[in-house]
Formats: sequence, structure tokens, C-alpha cells
Amino acid sequence: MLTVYSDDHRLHFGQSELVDGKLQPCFEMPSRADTVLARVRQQNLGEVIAPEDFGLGPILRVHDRGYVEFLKGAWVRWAAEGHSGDLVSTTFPARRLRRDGPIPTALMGELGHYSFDTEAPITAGTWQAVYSSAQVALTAQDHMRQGAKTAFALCRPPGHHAGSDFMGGYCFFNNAAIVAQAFLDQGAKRVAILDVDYHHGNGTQELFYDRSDVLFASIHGDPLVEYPYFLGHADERGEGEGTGFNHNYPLPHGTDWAGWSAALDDACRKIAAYAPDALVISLGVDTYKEDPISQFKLDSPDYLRMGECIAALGLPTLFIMEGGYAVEAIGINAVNVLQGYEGAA
Ligand code: OKP
Ligand code: ZN
Repeated sequence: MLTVYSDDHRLHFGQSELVDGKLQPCFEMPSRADTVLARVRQQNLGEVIAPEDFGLGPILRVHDRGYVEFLKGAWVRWAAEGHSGDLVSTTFPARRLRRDGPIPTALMGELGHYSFDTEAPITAGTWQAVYSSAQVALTAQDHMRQGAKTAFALCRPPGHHAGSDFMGGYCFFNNAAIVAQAFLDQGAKRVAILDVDYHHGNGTQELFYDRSDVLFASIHGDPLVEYPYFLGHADERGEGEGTGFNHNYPLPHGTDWAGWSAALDDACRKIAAYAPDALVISLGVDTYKEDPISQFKLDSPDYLRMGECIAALGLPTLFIMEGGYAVEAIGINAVNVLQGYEGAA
């Protein structure tokens, strides 16, 4: 399997994250991608290539132009104001505040407009890193356009919490959504996205909620007790044309492979019935038992089984790296999914 990877991910490196009232180093750190890349090489998964540049066009098919331009210019404005620390929003338009009113002109106000939490710090290199991360995904997608049955986009930072016009939860550009739209724009009739990250892919759900050309299925910690809290319940089935094309599997803390794989089996039945032209996997491995911010109990061999189940669908499958914060293990776990897939495909 081909892996696409760019060193540019290192340019995004948030200094700190607020955890239980204390600032601590960000869980979403550069060594995550380095660990996965090292494992790809160690296991001889296949060739590793750098991304090509497909420009902003395919990103703008998914993301709002105002949001993209804000993201591109935010650090320069922040630095011009004399700041050097991470740019992080602290004010958000909750109920009855005007989320669709005039966009604030002050940098902090505009940032709040384009964010839903404080967990996506903008740093000096964030734009280049997230732009390259999207190009990594698009290059893997292009490889499949040319006929490959599968590819691995080693994206960092992750993307599935990012919506059309908002960042949050370590995410800026929704790489999985961008490649799903690219498949459609190249002639695919239907694309399925299976999100196996521990956290609900609220951004991906939002982007395709009223559409039937993308089926979204997500297996994740129950939002009643888990981030992102405000989306991801089982009764969210889609709306309008999209009704019936969104499937959420919220699971309780402590879920192990038995419980998790039952949800996977159901999601795979939905995907098989949908008969998509391509499958995109939002590959988070923060379902691991040692993950520092998550509460599922998957073990490393379970990821081989996960890959085998996905392979049994027999679909062209593009893997997009999302979360996973037990840094020493995410290489093993992510590549286990890919090797389980290849061994069974
Ligand atoms: C991104 B992805 C710890 C709470 C967690 C944000 C989690 C984002 C996860 N401060 N908050 O889905 O792996
Ligand atoms: Zn996650």
C-alpha cells in the first residue's frame, strides 16, 4: 500500500492545551506522525511519497472561502499585533448569540466565529501544515483515481472535527471530506465514509448531513459523556435528501473489541447495502486501551481484525489518519489496520 506523507506536519505544533484546569503539552504533537511513518517503514508497507499540489480548489469544494482565507491570514495578523504565543479562541456564539450575524472584524472575534472550541491552536506554521495535510490526502486520492485499490494518507493534524467554516478539536481542514468530494467530482456516484476514531466526526457529519451521495457512519464515545458532546447521537440520521444516510454508533466508556466490533459489523452492513464506488476511512486509533484522552479498550491485535473487516467489503478504500495519542503505540495500531486490510484484501 502506498503511503503519502509530508514533513510539513511539523510546522504545526501547539504549545499547550487546557486539561482539568491546567495547561499541559498538546496531545496532538508532531511525534505522532513520526511514529506512524517509522512503523510504515519498519513493516515495509510500501512506497512512501511526498504530496503533489492540487491547490485550493478541492479544499474549497468542502470549506467556506471566508474560513479558508481567515485561516491563511490569521497568523500574520496575530504576529502584526505583536503576539508570538498560540492563537486560540475563547469566545463562541452559543444559543441566542448571532452566529450568523456580522463577522467580527477583530482577529479574536473572527477566530471565535470560525471555531467551536479552544482545542485548535493556530501557530506560525499551521497554515502550511494543514494545507499540506490536505494535499497528502488529495495525493493519495489521486493515486486511487489512477487505479490503485487502496492508499494511506498519513495526515497530521487530523480533520474530522472541522466543518465547512469552523475549526476545533485539533482539526482545521476535513481531509476525509475533501477526498470524498474529490471522488464525487471525478465521477463517483456514491462515497461512504467510515469514521473509526474514538471521537465523533462532527465536522464530516455536518458537511454531508443533507446529502445522499455521501454515507457517513461513525463509531465513537457516547456524546453524553464524551467530546465533542454536542453531536453524534444515534437519532441523527440525516435530513432532507440525506435522511437515512448518516449512522452514528455511540458506545459507552470501557467498550472493548466485542462491543466495538458489533457496531463495526452493523456499519459495514449499511455500507455494503449502499454499494459505494469508494470508501474513505477516518482512521483514528485513539480507541486503544492506553490512549491518554479516550476510554475504549481496544488492544493492538484488534486493529488487525478491524482491517480485515474493512477489507471484507471489497471496496476501493482510502485511509486517512485522524487521532491517536498513545504515541508509542499509534504506529503499531494504525499500521495493523492497514496490514489487516492488505492481508485480507
Ligand atoms: C481529536 B480527534 C482533552 C479533551 C479532548 C479534544 C479532543 C480532540 C480529538 N483536553 N479534547 O478526534 O482524535
Ligand atoms: Zn479522536
